[in-house]
Amino acid sequence: MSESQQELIQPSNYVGFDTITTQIESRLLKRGFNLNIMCVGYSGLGKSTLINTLFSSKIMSTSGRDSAIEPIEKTLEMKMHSHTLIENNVRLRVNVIDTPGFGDQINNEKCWEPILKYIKDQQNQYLRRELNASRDRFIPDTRVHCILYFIQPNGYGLKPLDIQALKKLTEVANVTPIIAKSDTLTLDERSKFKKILQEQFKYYGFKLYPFDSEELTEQERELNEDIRALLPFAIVGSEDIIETQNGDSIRGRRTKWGVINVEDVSHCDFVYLRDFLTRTHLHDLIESTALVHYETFRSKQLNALRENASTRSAQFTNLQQNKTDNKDGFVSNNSNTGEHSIAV
Ligand SMILES: Nc1nc2c(ncn2[C@@H]2O[C@H](COP(=O)(O)OP(=O)(O)O)[C@@H](O)[C@H]2O)c(=O)[nH]1
Ligand SMILES: [Mg+2]
Repeated sequence: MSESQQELIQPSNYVGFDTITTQIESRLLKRGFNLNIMCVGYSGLGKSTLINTLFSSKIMSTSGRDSAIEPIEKTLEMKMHSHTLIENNVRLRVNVIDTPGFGDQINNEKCWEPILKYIKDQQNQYLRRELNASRDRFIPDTRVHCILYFIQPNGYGLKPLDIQALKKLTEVANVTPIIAKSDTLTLDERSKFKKILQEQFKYYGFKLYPFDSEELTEQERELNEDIRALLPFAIVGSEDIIETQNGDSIRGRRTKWGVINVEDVSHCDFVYLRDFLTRTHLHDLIESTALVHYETFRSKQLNALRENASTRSAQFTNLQQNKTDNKDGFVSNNSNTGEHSIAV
C-alpha cells in the first residue's frame, strides 16, 4: 500500500512532532545561508552597481579605473567578493564572483573558458569532499547558484560571443539573462529588443532557469511561466538615493529630463528580478544547482571513473594473459600500447 493510500491517524493527545519545522528552522538559522552569484558581461555594463542595488549594500566597488591612462584588465580573472548580510535574524552570506575582463580583449575567442573552468572546479571540489572516506558533516558549498548574464543594450540582439558563452554556461549553471542599462533604450526599443532576444534564446535552444519539475505546484508552475515571459529582465541599477518632489526617498538615477525610479515597475524590471532572486527562487536556485547541474556533473564524473577502472582492469587481465602465454621468456608485442615488453 502506498503512503498516500494509508489512512491518516490523528493522535488522541498532542505528541509534539509538529515542532520539527521549528527545530529545522533553528538549526538552519544557526548555520546561515550561502548564495553564490556570478556576474558575466562586458566591463561598464553595470554589474557591480546592480549587485549593490539588489542587496541594498556596498558589496562591490563601482569606481572602475581611477584615470584614463590606467590600463584595462588584460586577462579575465575571477574575483570573489564576500559579505554576510543579516535580515530579521537570517544570515545570508553573499559571494559574488566577478569576471572583469570578459569580452574586453582584442581576441575574445573562448574567453568564457576560465568561467567554465571555475564552475567545474567548484563542482569537482565538492565531489572530492563528498567521496572522501572521512566525509565532512557539512561540506561548504562554493558551487555557482546563479549567473547573471549582462547583455549590451544595443537593440540588435546577441553578439556571437554572447551566443557561444550562453550556450556553454546554460549547460552547467542557472543563468538569468539581463538587458543592462535599459534606461538607454526607449520603451518601444526595449520591448522590441526583448522580443528579438527571446526569439534568439529559443532559436539557439538555451536551457534558461527556472526549470519545471514534477514536484512543483500549479501555482509555482504559473510563477515560473510568468518569469520566463519576463526574460531577459530589463534592468536599471543605481546606488544613489534621491529625494523626490513629494519628499519620498527613492533609489534612482537623476537625468536632465527626470528621475528614473529603479523600484518602479513601469520604469524597469528591477523589482521583478529582486523578487525572483531573493523572495521566490532563492532556495530553488541553490537546490536546483545541486539537483540538476551538480548531479549531471557528478554522474558524468563517476561514469568516467568507472569506465577508466574497467579499462584498467581489462588491461591488467590482458597483461596477466600475456604473462601466462610467454612463460618461456619470449619477447612479446603488447597489443594495447604497441610497445615491446619482456615476459618475466
Ligand atoms: N545609464 C545607466 N548607467 C549605469 C547603470 N548601472 C550602472 N551604470 C553606470 O555605469 C558605470 C559602470 O558601472 P559598474 O557597475 O562599475 O559596471 P561593471 O564594470 O559592469 O561592474 C557607472 O558609472 C555606473 O554608474 C544603469 O542601469 N544605467
Ligand atoms: Mg565591476
